[in-house]
Amino acid sequence: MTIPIEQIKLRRLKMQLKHPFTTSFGTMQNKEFFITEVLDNTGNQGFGESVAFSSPWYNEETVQTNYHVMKEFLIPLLRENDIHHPDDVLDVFSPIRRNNMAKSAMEGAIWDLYAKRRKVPLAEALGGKKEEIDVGISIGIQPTIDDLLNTVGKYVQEGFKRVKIKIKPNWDYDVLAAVKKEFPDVPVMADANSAYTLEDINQLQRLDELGLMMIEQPLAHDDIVDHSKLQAVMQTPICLDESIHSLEDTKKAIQLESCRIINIKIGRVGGLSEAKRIHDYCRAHGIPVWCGGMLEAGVGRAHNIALTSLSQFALPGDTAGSSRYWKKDIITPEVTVENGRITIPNKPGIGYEIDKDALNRFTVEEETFKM
Ligand code: OSB
Ligand code: MG
Repeated sequence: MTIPIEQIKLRRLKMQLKHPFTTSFGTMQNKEFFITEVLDNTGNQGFGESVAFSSPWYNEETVQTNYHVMKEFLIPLLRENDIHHPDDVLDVFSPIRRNNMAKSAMEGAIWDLYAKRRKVPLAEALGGKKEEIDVGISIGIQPTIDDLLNTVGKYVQEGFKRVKIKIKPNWDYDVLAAVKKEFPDVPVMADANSAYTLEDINQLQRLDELGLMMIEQPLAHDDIVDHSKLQAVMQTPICLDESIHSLEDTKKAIQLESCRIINIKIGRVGGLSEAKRIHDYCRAHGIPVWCGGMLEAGVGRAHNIALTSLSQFALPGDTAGSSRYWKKDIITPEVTVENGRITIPNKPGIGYEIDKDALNRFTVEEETFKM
């Protein structure tokens, strides 16, 4: 049966992060993004969220390219083609190269609508079996090591299952060693967001002394060859983030032994269907995966939680509770973490209601498309 999409709405939102977030690229304080809404003929609404940032530092997409691609290409494709199942969306979008975050924002709303029409939680629609998920926390670069230790201490107290420390050259070994010394029992990993090259191989190898769970994306954002050379001489497992855009990339990275772990971000790989394919392939090949984050608001966060219900998400992800990011989130109830765990909601679709007042308050522009 076709999913009768009658209308699509794009809302551009602007929200302020509670705490500035600093990576090897710079600091973010505000977040602009789209909430996508698809409506069927009986009043069901599905919601998606675009995760590109305002400037293209993480990947090539931006809020504005998401808008351009959704409006000029993806919405027309949805108008011209029937969707029977959310997995069809990937095929329908295949004439458009990349722009995965734009595709994912549309596809995610259709997955939510599909699950709501069937009256099942999104997690169940995806094949997830877990009732709760373990979560970690990603901590940005701090002004001083003392600031970092205080921040880590606060989150360890709250029960997060692992801490991820953002690193860059000259904010790496000493910083991580200080964290390991102060919190010897806490699983610690590092994320470089592509801040190193193979010329830094000695500094990177030295990190092996620290017994990190993994190091995420040390080398170039578009590389899988140099990562393979690095993994061959490092004991610490490498986890790829930026380099993986598809199941094809995943197959190549595993074949080349460029990593031993994969961070799956729904937006980066073009949607939940592709994320699930990557998950299934990794399960078949014994590669653990975890769900990365893009400082999402409630809708994107709910999608991450549903995806993480799949079995091969064996390692804690970056999806913390709403209050770690926002004074007020756009869903109700907000996502909460207890003892480092999030309970998967059992209501249909994403499983959280949209807080219409908050949604309207943060909306700066909206546009409706009749199908
Ligand atoms: O590399 O995983 C990353 C945030 C923005 C862009 C890239 C990354 C991150 C994070 C934080 O690490 C994830 C989150 O808490 O949502
Ligand atoms: Mg990362």
